[in-house]
Formats: sequence, C-alpha cells, structure tokens
Amino acid sequence: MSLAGAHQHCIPSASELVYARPSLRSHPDLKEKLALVIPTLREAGNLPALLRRVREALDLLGQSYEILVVDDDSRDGTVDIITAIAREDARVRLLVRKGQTGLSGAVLHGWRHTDAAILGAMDADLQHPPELLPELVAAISSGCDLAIGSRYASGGALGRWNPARRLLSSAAVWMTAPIQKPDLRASDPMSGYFFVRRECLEGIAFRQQGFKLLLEILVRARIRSLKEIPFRFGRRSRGASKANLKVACDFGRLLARLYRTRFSSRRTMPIESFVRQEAD
Ligand SMILES: Nc1nc2c(ncn2[C@@H]2O[C@H](COP(=O)(O)OP(=O)(O)OP(=O)(O)O)[C@@H](O)[C@H]2O)c(=O)[nH]1
Ligand SMILES: [Mg+2]
Repeated sequence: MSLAGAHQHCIPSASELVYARPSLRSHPDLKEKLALVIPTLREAGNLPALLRRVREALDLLGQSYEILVVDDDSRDGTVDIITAIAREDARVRLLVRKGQTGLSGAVLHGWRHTDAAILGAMDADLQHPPELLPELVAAISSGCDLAIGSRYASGGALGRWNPARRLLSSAAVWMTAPIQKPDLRASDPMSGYFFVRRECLEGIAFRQQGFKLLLEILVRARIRSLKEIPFRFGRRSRGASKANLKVACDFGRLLARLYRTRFSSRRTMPIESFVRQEAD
C-alpha cells in the first residue's frame, strides 16, 4: 500500500528535538528488534494463514523479530497449531494465560515477555492485513514513536460494517477528541493494529481489562510523533467476534477514567513498569 494519504506527524518540533534520543535514532540503518503480539481467543481457524502471511511480511524487513501469540486458554487447537510452527521457527512463541481474559492485558502480557525495542499488536482474525506490517515498522524505524494502521485516515476503510456499527464507531472516535493530545491526534485511536517504541511506555501502568489499549497509549504514554497508515478493515471469515456489550461498557469506563486523568489537577504518574497489573 502506498504511503500517499498517510496521516503524518513525524517532523519533530523544536521542543521534541530537546528530547531527541541519541544512539539508535541517529543511526537509522541500525535495525532494532521488534516483537509483534497477536492476542487470541478461539481463533484456531485463522492461525495457519495468519502466521504464514505475517512471517512472509516480516521476513521482508531483514530485521530481528519475534511473534508472540498470547492465548487465553482457548482450548480449540491453538496450542497445537502454534507449537508446530514454533518448532520450525524459534521466532514464533506461544504464551497461554489461564484464568484471565482481556485483549489489552493479553497484549501487555506479550510485551512483558520480550526485550524488543519496537512493540506491536495485531488481531488474529485477518481483519488487519499482514502485508501492511513493513510500512508500519518502517514508520517507526524512520523516527516515529507510534505507527497506527488506520481505518479513518485518508485511503482507509471500515469495510462492510452496518450503519449502526459505523455510527457507534464514529461516535466513539469523536468522544476521544478532547482527551487526545491536541498536537498529536490520531484519526483511528481505537485501532488494534499498531507499533510503538518501548521507551515511550516505560514507567506507565496501563489497564489490563478492555479492548482499547491504543487509546490509553495515545493519552498517557510519552508519544512525541505518530504516523497513521491507511488500510481497509477486512472481513472476519472464521471464528466469532469478541466485541460485545461488555467491551462497549469497558470502553465507557476507560473513557471516564481517561477524562479524569486528562482534566484532573493531580496528574500523578505511576512509577512501576508499564506492564504492572492495575486494578480497575
Ligand atoms: N488473548 C485474548 N485475546 C482476545 C480477547 N478478546 C479478544 N481477543 C482477540 O483480540 C482480537 C480482536 O478481537 P475481535 O473479536 O476480532 O474484535 P473486533 O475486530 O473488534 O470485532 P469483529 O470485527 O467483530 O471481529 C482477536 O484476535 C481476538 O481473538 C481476550 O480476552 N484475550
Ligand atoms: Mg476482529
């Protein structure tokens, strides 16, 4: 996919330059390790094709990487499928959580189990085209702190959503406008397809529950630049959606909390690791 139409905020401002990182960023040819987390809940039917396409896309980068499948005890054959692939390719790893659920927590769990400098997340149901991976990683390698696969950036599309889902999604995006940083707004803050520099997250405790980790990162992490790369949200062909009423309620709770954080006078920043378990 071409970069045309990509929503860019990558040119550092004078104040950003003060915080410009030394070492790796001044040597853009030095390739950093990346880790892609794929959270799964009963997605066995999607995994063989997904893993094949993801590995093909990441191999194009000539960069050290690992793929962490974080499964919440699906018991649908996921373990057998990923174990077989991992036997042939040590860059593929499986982490199974027992007695826990939550998409955000699963992604954070994967990130906690890697030492990679570039951290990513994508859905397992092939709605996020793996062929976009090189462009997302290239955005980070060229200096952005955050690269987002965006359905709302010019050139992106929601796919075949019904009008009600479109309306709800647009309303949800609209509600995030006041809490996003004014000079760093993403058009698709609810995307589950993104990469971020690890150093931007360190020291921040994120919620383990819920679906919308990117929104929390946009509001709370130390992001200085971002780039949105448009894509068309695909159709789920196998397995069932996990987006339900609980997810919507959880989004409401997250939003309320982020509004409080953004507009409260006491802006305390937890000092523990970004993956610390945080009570809701
Ligand atoms: N580990 C883990 N993964 C989850 C959990 N909930 C959802 N996922 C995964 O998160 C990804 C996104 O979930 P989806 O159900 O596809 O949500 P969605 O894309 O918003 O909804 P659809 O468009 O209906 O598919 C998929 O890979 C799911 O398997 C969870 O509690 N734990
Ligand atoms: Mg999906």
